[in-house]
Amino acid sequence: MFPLKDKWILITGASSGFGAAAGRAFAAHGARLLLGARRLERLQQVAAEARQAGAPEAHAHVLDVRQTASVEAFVNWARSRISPRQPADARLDVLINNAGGAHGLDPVAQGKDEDWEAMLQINVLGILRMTRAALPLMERNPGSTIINVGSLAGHVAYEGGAAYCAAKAGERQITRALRLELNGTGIRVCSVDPGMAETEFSLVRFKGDAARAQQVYAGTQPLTAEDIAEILVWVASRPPHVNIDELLVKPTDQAAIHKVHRRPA
Ligand code: NDP
Ligand code: 8X3
Repeated sequence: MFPLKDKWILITGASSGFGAAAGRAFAAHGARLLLGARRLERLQQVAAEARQAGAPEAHAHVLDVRQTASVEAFVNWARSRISPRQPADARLDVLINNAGGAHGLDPVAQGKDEDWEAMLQINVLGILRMTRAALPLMERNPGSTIINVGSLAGHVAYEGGAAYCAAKAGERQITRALRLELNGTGIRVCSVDPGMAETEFSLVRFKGDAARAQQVYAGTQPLTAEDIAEILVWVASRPPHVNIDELLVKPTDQAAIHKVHRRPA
């Protein structure tokens, strides 16, 4: 067991869904939190909930993983929170690269540049930027853990998912390359790859169309954000010599990407 009490956990995309639930779940183990996303008010709410749930410290700061300058400013802020007197000596215990999502479900023939660019920026380049910036805080901290949130979509393709599936396949390969690069440092590198989970994911994918988003989950029992948060806590709390390489988790109703059991209304 790797005790999480007082450990520093940095979570990207912590303003909703898995990231917000992870903030609360790590807090319940007494961990200290650094929460990032674009919506500051939502982050501050999650930080308040985390303190209530038992986090000795929970801090929020704006982060846009599409921008290198924003990522670097965020990590500098994180350093000053972890080690206010000696920011250069700050040590991070867990980095959760969770910020991400899908934009649109158009087939390639109708695909939009802005959707493709957003998905690759956030899900792929965002992880690279965040990891590059945070690694100096982990390099002399064996047992520390990087968890990248991937997807079932990184394992299999589906119609309308070309760019998202490519982005999440990219996340898997980044995770694998990093594990090779960091071998010998004691830093763990993991990918947690969920299937269908009900969060704001579909609302974002369908650009605010709530009725279309709800259809995704109609008649079936998807995963919840809390299900994934519990898994993130479990992965991070394995003993330091144990690395969970890749963890694929789907709802029982989802046997495969195209085979979802739905009950009649
Ligand atoms: P949500 O939409 O609820 O959460 C996405 C989070 O990412 C939000 O906090 C959002 O915050 C943040 N985010 C988006 N863009 C940026 C950005 N440019 N910079 C910083 N933060 C950003 O969805 P989920 O919780 O479901 O998604 C979390 C992760 O899980 C994503 O990587 C997603 O691809 C993945 N996933 C989701 C599945 C699902 O079915 N729900 C299944 C498999 C994987 P804000 O808008 O405030 O910036
Ligand atoms: C989200 C899961 O199957 O909708 O990553 O692409 S899926």
